Amino acid sequence: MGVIDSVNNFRVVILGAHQTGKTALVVRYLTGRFIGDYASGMDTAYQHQEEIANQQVSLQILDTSEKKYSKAALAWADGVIVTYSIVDRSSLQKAKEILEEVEKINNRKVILFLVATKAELNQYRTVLRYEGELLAREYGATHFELSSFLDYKPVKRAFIKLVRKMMDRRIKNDKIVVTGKSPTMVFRKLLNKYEKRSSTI
Ligand SMILES: Nc1nc2c(ncn2[C@@H]2O[C@H](COP(=O)(O)OP(=O)(O)OP(=O)(O)O)[C@@H](O)[C@H]2O)c(=O)[nH]1
Ligand SMILES: [Mg+2]
Repeated sequence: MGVIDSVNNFRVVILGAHQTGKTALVVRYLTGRFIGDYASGMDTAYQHQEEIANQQVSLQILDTSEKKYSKAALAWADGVIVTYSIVDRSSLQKAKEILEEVEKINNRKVILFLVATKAELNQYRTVLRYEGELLAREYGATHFELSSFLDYKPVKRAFIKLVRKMMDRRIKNDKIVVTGKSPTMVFRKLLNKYEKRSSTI
């Protein structure tokens, strides 16, 4: 795999309690649609290409089911989306357990999103927004309340934000490698400098 490929290839796993709308969220992002009835109880991997921040990005998204979710998936991921439903309090507790697992694995490169789903069901809400926000803050996650049912755009925006954060994190990690004296990275940095100079002439 070339340098460019590896830079723009990101792996996302989506985890959360049963029936919190994980598949609905992924399908909404990938197809723009809300179907309403989704296959349950299995892991599905998707491959998706999109231009983000003027770069062609390749995303692998692993949609899991609670029963089969594996710790290996957490170690594999660049980004983790943990879902809970605003109408299911027990799913908030489950989200906390998952965030705990993520922390234990201590995958420093991972970007964490905590997503409250079914946000349009506000009148039946049993989890307050600030409870989700507090939990997210505790684990260094970005918090969103989303409705896959209601609208496509906010869902898409959340995924784009996740990708941008994964891009930034990778650039930062690359810089750490540079100071760690990796010959390839130092070479790349020099090459970049040279290219920038020559383009300003
Ligand atoms: N009202 C409402 N229902 C939703 C929303 N998102 C998902 N649902 C419904 O919630 C149920 C579960 O959705 P799924 O996407 O299958 O949930 P899941 O987390 O993938 O479920 P498992 O794979 O079984 O763990 C389905 O009946 C969806 O139609 C939403 O934004 N609003
Ligand atoms: Mg599902």
